[in-house]
Amino acid sequence: MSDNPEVRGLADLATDLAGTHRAADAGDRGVDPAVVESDLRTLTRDGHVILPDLLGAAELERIRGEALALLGPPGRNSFEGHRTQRLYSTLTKTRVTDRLVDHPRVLALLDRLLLPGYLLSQLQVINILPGENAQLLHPDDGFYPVPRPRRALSAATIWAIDHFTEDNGATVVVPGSHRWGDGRVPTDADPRCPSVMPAGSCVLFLGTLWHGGGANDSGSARLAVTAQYCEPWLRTQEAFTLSTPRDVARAVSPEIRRMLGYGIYPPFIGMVDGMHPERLLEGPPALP
Ligand SMILES: O=C(O)CCC(=O)C(=O)O
Repeated sequence: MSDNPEVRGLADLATDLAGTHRAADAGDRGVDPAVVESDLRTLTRDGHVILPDLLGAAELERIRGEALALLGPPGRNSFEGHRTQRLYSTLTKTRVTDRLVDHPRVLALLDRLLLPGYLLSQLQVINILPGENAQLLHPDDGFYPVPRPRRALSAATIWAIDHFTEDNGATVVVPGSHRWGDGRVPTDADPRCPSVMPAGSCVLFLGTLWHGGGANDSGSARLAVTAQYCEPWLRTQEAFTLSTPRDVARAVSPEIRRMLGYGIYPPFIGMVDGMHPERLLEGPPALP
């Protein structure tokens, strides 16, 4: 807790009481502010933005090799995709996607979109196999019962590990649909846009944007990694604090650790037994 614990009114609680584990101001994470501004302008206007060519060939090969080996059988329903393989809880199974989760270009945008202390809500590998149908269009934060139109409560990245093409399942977005109110759903009159981009790029979109995996009418699979992030006061889709062993929480970067729940949304949301959750990782492992 802070050096000055006097609380005279609710306004005093608005400051961070996280003491030694207080989050530092991240600036633009080393990214040129003009680039962040430009990404943000596109994102605000269209609801989505493509961040091109962020990963090199060697890294893509490493991700592809490890991810494909970890994937299992296809999905259990048409939303997961009967011809789509998904790997959940990816951080507990491999380190190769870490750099995607805390990529500076992504975090610089999230820092401007979401409140400090935002969380990782979902991390999946998604491999859309040939013959898969288009996924039902949906907004990712539609399951939070907060009326629209409104600010997005979450944002998602979908990283192209293979090239995303017109016909291999590139994520389809409905530009401008992030501004729609409750009750409006996409019709044939609404333009849809496949996120065509070279491998190593990612599309970042707001949680309010209608989108879905595309149909794969090509002869080869479309491999992707998706990381989703949400406001720090919301429940995450995957309960990472339950699913991530403590040795994994110690192994990831401080940013990812914070996004897994080892952080505080000021003044004390996310605390454990009255203390900052990072303290769980200090000292020798606790006895069972
Ligand atoms: O794989 C994609 O391109 C999109 C997947 C998606 O939106 C989802 O599964 O919720």
